[in-house]
Amino acid sequence: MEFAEQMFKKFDQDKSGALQINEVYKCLQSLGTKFSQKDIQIIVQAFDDNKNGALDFNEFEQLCYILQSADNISVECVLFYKADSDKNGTIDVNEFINIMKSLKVAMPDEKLKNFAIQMGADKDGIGFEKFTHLITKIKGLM
Ligand SMILES: [Ca+2]
Ligand SMILES: [Ca+2]
Repeated sequence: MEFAEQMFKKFDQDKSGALQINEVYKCLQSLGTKFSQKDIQIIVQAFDDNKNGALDFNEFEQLCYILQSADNISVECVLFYKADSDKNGTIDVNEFINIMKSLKVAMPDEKLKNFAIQMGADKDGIGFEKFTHLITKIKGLM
């Protein structure tokens, strides 16, 4: 059985077919990560593509993949890899708008777009450092 599948089965304790925030929290703690409850809440929001408040297997698998491939595991880093959906190493305008919306950052699309453009998302894209710095700054608003 694949790693993600093993973890999913083990931590879906109520067998609901999805991992709730508390189940994701226990799972990531068992992997030795130091995420807080708040961090987990942010991560679940970002990966919860179908917006049912929990991670089903496909959503969880993406998260596992990132956790396994990232060398520096932080919320900022996990969010960067999730946001970069075309995997070209930078965040473009649409990727930026999508991740901010999934994090429920209360800002209209137009503002998010202008903000992304100010950060250069329409030119070279927003790089890892700029993005993680921004997330650190706005974490309190999530
Ligand atoms: Ca979900
Ligand atoms: Ca990208």
